[in-house]
Amino acid sequence: LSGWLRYAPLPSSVSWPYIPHNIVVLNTTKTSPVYTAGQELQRGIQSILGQDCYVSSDSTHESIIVGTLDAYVNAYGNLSQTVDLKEDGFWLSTEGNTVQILGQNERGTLYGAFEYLSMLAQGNFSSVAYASNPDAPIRWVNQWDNLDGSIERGFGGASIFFANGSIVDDLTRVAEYARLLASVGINAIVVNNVNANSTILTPDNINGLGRIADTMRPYGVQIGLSLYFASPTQGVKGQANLTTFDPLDSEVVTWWTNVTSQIYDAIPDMAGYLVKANSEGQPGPITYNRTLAEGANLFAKAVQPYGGIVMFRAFVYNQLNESDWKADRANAAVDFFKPLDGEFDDNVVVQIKYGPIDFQVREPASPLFANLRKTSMAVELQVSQEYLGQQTHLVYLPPLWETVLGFDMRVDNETSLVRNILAGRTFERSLGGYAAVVNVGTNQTWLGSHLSMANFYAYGKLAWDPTQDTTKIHEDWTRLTFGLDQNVIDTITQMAVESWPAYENYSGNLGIQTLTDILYTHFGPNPQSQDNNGWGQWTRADHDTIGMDRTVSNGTGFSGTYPPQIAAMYENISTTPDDLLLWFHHVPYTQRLKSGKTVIQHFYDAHYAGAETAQTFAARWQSLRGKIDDQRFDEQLYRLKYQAGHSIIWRDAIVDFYHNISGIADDHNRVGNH
Ligand code: GCW
Repeated sequence: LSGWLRYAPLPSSVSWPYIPHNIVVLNTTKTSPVYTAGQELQRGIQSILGQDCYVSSDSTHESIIVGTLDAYVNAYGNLSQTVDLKEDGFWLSTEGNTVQILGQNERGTLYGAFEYLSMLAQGNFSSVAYASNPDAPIRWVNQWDNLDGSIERGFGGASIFFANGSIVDDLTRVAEYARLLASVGINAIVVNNVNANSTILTPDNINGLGRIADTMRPYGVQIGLSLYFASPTQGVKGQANLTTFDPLDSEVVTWWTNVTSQIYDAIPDMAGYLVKANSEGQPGPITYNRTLAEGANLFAKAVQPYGGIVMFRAFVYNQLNESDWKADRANAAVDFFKPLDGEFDDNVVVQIKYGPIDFQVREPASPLFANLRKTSMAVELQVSQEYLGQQTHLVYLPPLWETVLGFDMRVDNETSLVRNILAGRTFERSLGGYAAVVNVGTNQTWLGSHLSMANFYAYGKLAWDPTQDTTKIHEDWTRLTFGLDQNVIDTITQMAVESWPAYENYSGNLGIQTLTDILYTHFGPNPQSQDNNGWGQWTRADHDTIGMDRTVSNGTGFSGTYPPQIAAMYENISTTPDDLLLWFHHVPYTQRLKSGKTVIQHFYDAHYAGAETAQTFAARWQSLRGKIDDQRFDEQLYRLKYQAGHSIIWRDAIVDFYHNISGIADDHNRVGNH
């Protein structure tokens, strides 16, 4: 239940220097994250080191001092050095016999306390003194929880927030979740599904949301809400019922203004709204021939007086006709949003999925990041492994995320990494950052699998500092989760590092996308489900050829939505990286890759190689028997054995499909012979 916050006692082999017994807390209001920080330090030090601490407001010479930097300066005068803190940042010093944990604000103080505890829990007693600041102001998670208690694309049980149409009474798990979020620097959470329901807005449910916010506030986690665009016409109990939801209608404006003021009465620090409109059957402004910006600004104006923001999703697309060679769902986001650049209010942030389609195992970075110069943006990642094995497969995602966050868009032919665009540096925006769909549930492991929690942990760490090494993040997580045994750390981390490439190999390579069943489950292989429907996740595989021609010269023109240098790279087969070849080009199965192999032989080889790697995981995990408690050992072993078998199903389903359709034999004579 505690995830990586186990605070396991250090083994007797570890020795440590003097740690002060006196924790000075510079704010004793119980709802303050500073107070929480003091409690957390007391609990953590007791559990990790077996040392009792006293929380007081008096400083002796040797103390752990916890508070905002301002409160510290008031009490003790200036620090000996100048400390540059940004919003939510902290200063941590363990030099000498005093520990200083000083936040730019209250929540930053709590982040500093968690950082210090993370060091102790990892047996790291080094003397440090540094300021740590988040790269971007928005570090949110999204839950796709429905009011009936189910979770869309959630694989860790039922909702911890909702059941039977309202907010659950017992919010113990909600507090525990807030603690995990705060420990990795997440500052807000949208608690309900983007496929939203208007009944979240009844007075009773608004009260319930107030209880959720009260529960999370001591951890510095603000809550946000997903809205159903047509709510004014839904007869929401306790609210007026209108005949229109036209965003420019004055009654509609008043309706949302009223509802927003009720919400802020219950939750004075509500972070803002998240809106999915005119997407996948959802209503939106386009229903009334208004623009998406007019729709977003309706909500932006409602929350603006309270300092709230609107996360407006760019995941807007229409069903398409595959017989049109130039039709392309990947073009939708730029088509819809680029013309609106500059028309969004300042407190709107466009939330953009990392790739142009939908959480696939490999996608190029969404070109929309390079196309909005006057609009704040956030990336949407997915911790919940929707297309990526649904937590029954080990897939450590940060290396995938890095291919997007570290991608250089070459805007105006200059360095313009996606992570700098998100932080607002490239186009000088004051808002921007990160959102991830997490979808924890009531399962004791939160996500349904112990090892999947590394994705959650790493998401927070990367949203704070996207330049961090993802292998090192995984080592830290493993140490916190499974202890200090180096063999355990190395074994699990090495498996994690190999896991995404393996999954890509057996589930869909060369940029063809995850060849899963896209019509219903998004789980298990179903390469034929990609085509012959309107969803636009096409492969265009026939007897001789495969891939989407997204060139400007002969295809959908998608490559031309990138800045010129990137557009030129993707336009030509010779400069397109192999791992995105079939994303950008329609080629014969016999096309040679840069590796020298043909496309079809690469398919065969990669699917065998990926499944082979996945089949090593269970045995490698088994080598750790006795070094991990039996319960977690057995639960994870069960999953890894499942993955071993399922990877073979993936392999065979896909290689057979392409063998049948192409009629080309495998050089190694495996396909058709298993
Ligand atoms: O990938 C699709 C999912 C839907 C999801 C949608 C979205 C919440 O299959 O379940 O709906 O994306 O992101 O809006």
